Amino acid sequence: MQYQTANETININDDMSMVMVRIAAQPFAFALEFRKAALVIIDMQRDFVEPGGFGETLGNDVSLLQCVVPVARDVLLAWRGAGGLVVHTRESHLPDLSDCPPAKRLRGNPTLRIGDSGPMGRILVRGEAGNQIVPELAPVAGEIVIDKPGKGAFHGTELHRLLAERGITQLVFMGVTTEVCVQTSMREANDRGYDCLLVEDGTGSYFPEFKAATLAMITAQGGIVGWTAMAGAVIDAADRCRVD
Ligand code: C5J
Repeated sequence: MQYQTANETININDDMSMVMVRIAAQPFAFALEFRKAALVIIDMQRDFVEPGGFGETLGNDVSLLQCVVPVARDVLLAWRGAGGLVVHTRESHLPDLSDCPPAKRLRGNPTLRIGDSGPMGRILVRGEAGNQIVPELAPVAGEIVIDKPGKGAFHGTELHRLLAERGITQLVFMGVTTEVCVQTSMREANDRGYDCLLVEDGTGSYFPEFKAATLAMITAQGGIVGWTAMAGAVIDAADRCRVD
């Protein structure tokens, strides 16, 4: 069934769930096909977000990422509430670091390198306290958790296969950091044929100017990487797709 409101055409399934809703977005509206979409939350790990973690030991102001948590939680709860697929990622390595190339581990001159012991356990190593997703956004049963050795969520992971198996063609991204793991994952997804939308206030960077530049890069040239939208618009769309 299909009907027209003042602003949009809405398609309704036999079970009365909406299958396509319009999200106000940049550079133009995003047609969300909820049952073909997944929410992908990138690397909301304690080590990047909490004081005393890896991010802070690198000299970063983690409050710039902490303000993302309540916004991301609101989107997550709305998405979950509508029964949408959720994917969480963690940047993490095996304890023996066999999946961490020396070029990654040895780059720069940090006080703590990947695998070293920090205030929340070994840096970016699976199973360590700092590698866990912040409690506010913790995965629940049925949600996909991807441990990724790279910046991109598709590199060295099963993510593309898991999404393809479920018929997913659209990805709504949140998480940190905007210009590193979020943007890399979005570009990887773009090359694999997904329509991608980034939640503007659901992503954060230690460098606000890099976040602003990333949002601009994504939406430039008619959405060369995808769309961006505010959390409120995504929550509203998810709420309209809810079947109670
Ligand atoms: C970084 C990430 N910045 N999740 N990781 O090293 O963006």
